[in-house]
Amino acid sequence: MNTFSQEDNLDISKSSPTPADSPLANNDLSGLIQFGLTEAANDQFTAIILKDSDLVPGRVARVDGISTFVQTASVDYRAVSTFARIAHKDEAEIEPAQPTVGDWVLVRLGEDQNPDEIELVLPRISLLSRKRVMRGKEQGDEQILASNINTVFVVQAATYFNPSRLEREIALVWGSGATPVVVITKIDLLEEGQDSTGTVAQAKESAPGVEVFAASGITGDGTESLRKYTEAGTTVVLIGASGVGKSTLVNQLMGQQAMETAEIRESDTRGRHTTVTRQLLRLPNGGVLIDTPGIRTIGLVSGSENALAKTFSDVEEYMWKCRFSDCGHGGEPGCAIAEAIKGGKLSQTRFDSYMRMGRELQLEETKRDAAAKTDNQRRMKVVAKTNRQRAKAEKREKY
Ligand SMILES: Nc1nc2c(ncn2[C@@H]2O[C@H](COP(=O)(O)OP(=O)(O)OP(=O)(O)O)[C@@H](O)[C@H]2O)c(=O)[nH]1
Ligand SMILES: [Mg+2]
Ligand SMILES: [Zn+2]
Repeated sequence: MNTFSQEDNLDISKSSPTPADSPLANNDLSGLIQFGLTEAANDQFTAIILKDSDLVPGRVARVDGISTFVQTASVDYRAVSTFARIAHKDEAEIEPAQPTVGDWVLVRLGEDQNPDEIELVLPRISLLSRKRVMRGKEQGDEQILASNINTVFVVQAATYFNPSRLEREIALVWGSGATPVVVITKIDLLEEGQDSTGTVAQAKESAPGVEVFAASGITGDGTESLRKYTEAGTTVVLIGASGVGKSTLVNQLMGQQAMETAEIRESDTRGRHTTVTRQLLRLPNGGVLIDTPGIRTIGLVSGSENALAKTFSDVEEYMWKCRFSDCGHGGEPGCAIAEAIKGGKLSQTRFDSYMRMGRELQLEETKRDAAAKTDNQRRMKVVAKTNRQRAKAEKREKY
């Protein structure tokens, strides 16, 4: 257990002092303001602690293999989470939870040699996850990246901007419940006569309705405009490929070397996967940043149809205008998509991305249905077996 000091410059004067005999006295919630405590989380914590004052509220700051690091008002716990479940209002509702970075949790301290345990996880207001893909081979499962985030900084470098990757990243964020913001980094590396205007315009085209900023994590240029997303009580997570400058930007916003950074490979401009665990960091003003390791491939999880529609709102807008409601956009008369492409209002590449990602999601759905079917078959087998055993036992009892 290592204690860390409270920030001096926090405005916690608004919360009234807790009487010493209140169950809340041991669980000073105002101390969690430095970790981005929201009013909703505050209220849910209060309700739970009033019933069970042994539970200690905190926020998950890092997860590594078996341990989950929870930061509370005064102490940093390394906890296990074998039996963690979501704290539903209806206590009869049991939903197991795998705590992730950003989660608001309640820890029960272990007595004697027993480990501290995360018992409850507050319902998440947003959850960023992706389908895990390793070297082109599907892992089949989902990787949860972070929870309870307001904004996601989708980071790309001006020196190797990749619009089709951006589309995927934006779709991933829209699926999480958080708001994407594009940050084009390394603008200081642009050659003389070149500026970020073109890339910003291109990013806006790939991400309609999303704010786009250009910045340098090294010089700090453009980073001040990002501060409106990092106010007290808000959480921002940074995602992007390795080497685009996420940690450098984090350090710039933190005003200190909070994260390690490393040179990219010159041969192919790829990063070296310097950041290896997701890490929650406190900004001096009460906002929270979560730095993440670079992701190589962005796989969309099943159920992302709405996210896709939001990402390609421009494409979908034309689609409503096709003459036939079941238009396949393959040369039918009165196809608004074909017209828009011909008229230069919509790019062919963007339409192709939309179709490709749509097909991918459809495949995910089919796979999910198949998995559900297998699950169900397995379940039915168990039910049948139990019934047979029960019938046998009843028979035995009779004689
Ligand atoms: N000139 C310049 N270099 C930058 C900028 N941002 C990052 N870099 C450099 O790019 C390299 C990679 O930066 P990191 O911040 O480690 O990248 P990352 O996105 O955190 O990478 P991973 O942790 O591997 O995912 C380092 O050498 C940084 O100094 C920038 O705005 N300008
Ligand atoms: Mg990094
Ligand atoms: Zn059409």
